Amino acid sequence: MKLNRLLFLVPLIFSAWGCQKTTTTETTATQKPNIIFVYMDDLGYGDISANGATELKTPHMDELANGGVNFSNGYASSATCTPSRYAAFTGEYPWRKNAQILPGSAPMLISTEQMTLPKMLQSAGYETGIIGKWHLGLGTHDKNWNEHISPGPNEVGFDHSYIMAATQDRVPTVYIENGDVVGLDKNDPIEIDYNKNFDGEPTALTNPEMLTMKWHHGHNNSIVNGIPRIGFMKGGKSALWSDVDMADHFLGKVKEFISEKSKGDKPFFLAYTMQQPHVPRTPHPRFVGSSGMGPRGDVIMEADWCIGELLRSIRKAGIEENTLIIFSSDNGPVLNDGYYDDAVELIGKHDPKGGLRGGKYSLFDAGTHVPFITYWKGKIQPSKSNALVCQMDMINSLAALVGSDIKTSDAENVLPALLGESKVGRESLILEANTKTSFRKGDFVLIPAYKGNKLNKQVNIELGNSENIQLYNLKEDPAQTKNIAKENPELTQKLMKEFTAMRGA
Ligand code: NG6
Ligand code: CA
Repeated sequence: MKLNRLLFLVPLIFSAWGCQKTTTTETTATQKPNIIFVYMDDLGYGDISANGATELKTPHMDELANGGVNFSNGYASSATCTPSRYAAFTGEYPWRKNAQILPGSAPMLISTEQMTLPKMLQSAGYETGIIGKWHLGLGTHDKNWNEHISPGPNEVGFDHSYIMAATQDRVPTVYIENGDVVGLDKNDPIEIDYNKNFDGEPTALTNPEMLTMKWHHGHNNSIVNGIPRIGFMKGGKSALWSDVDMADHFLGKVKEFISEKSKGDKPFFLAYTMQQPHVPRTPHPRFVGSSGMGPRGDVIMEADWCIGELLRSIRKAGIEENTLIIFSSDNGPVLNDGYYDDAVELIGKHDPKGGLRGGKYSLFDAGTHVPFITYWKGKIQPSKSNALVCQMDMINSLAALVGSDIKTSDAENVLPALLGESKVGRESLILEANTKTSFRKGDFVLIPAYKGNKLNKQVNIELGNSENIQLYNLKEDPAQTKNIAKENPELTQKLMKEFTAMRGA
């Protein structure tokens, strides 16, 4: 019997045995592997060289892709961050909850009653942590940032959390560790408002001379480190993060986590939720100019280096052969997402979409079709897979891996595909952009007729809205150039019926 088959079965028998101390080949089969979910922010399918990028080199992401299973049909649930993260961590379609991009002041979106991926892993004996971007809301509506903030990641299954509340472009621009703002001076309390400014506080509109980065659309509220943000913030000076050091800062926490937890007797789950290449793109000075594509390319270089460091630390800890890494991105790519940072001007021949249509915010494929890689040295054989898989499936699939019988109804168990043992994934998947949904089934994708702008002019991305139903065969036409709905009325009707039944459920 193959080792990975054993891994699949043995935890079911010895599910109470969470010990990972043994190292011989014979006993490896009873171990529960460490699991690291590396979640990029706005990285496009075509942004990594393993997926065809020639102008950008991503050697460490490629190392994962070429040493593991590289999925050509891997999906985020949504074309923006909050809903995708909601699905990835809860195994529930985000449109059931109307999850949309949250302001930094939003209350916690995930109910503490809900099953989550980290809770499932906790119940299977895992120590769990999240380091990086959160963007799923924190605390209550009227929370006080100067006191302990709850509920947060720690109340929905993470034993440890070291996060930014929302995005790099939203206030509060501080790190939060296990519910407390890091480095806060209680004599300089933080105040946050997403509707109105605090008297006398500079904004991008009142004090443009203070800016080191210019806003293009939105992003003209409070100024922190010369960068104008979304939302108003006052106080908390000693706690403000340094944008150019953010990648190193999170990586440092990741290294500490790995070195500490790899010595313990429990397996660990770590969500390393990186901020790149979301705006504002602020590469550390040692990466400035490294891509020749301006800050967007430079932060991808920086992120790639971080992944190299991540690999180095799991090797140093001696756990590479007992660690499953899942690498993906929360939504598709965007160039100008609200700041003048030369992303458009310096893109050259690079295509972050990798030949797909649309991008972040879009119902077209590039909105949700993202890099998706599983890597597990010695267990997963390097291969390419066209199995349809979604981040939302992690909960049911990893439950099968660790011997838990927890399941959520929207997620599917695609573990054999994730381990490269099968090319069969899901049959179908509902995808979402700005509350509008489309339906992927086999090679086809159906986009119902939707009112709304065809183009988001500010970011220059086609949104997928049309007065006509659209049907594409993604295998034959990955760029979605030919709407074949009219010439396939029966198929269109059949898919629409199935989609409506699922969507309405
Ligand atoms: C949009 C922001 C964009 C980005 C996005 C969230 C404006 C005009 N645009 O509202 O810059 O922050 O929200 O991105 O404010 S996500 O990847 O977290 O979903
Ligand atoms: Ca994102």
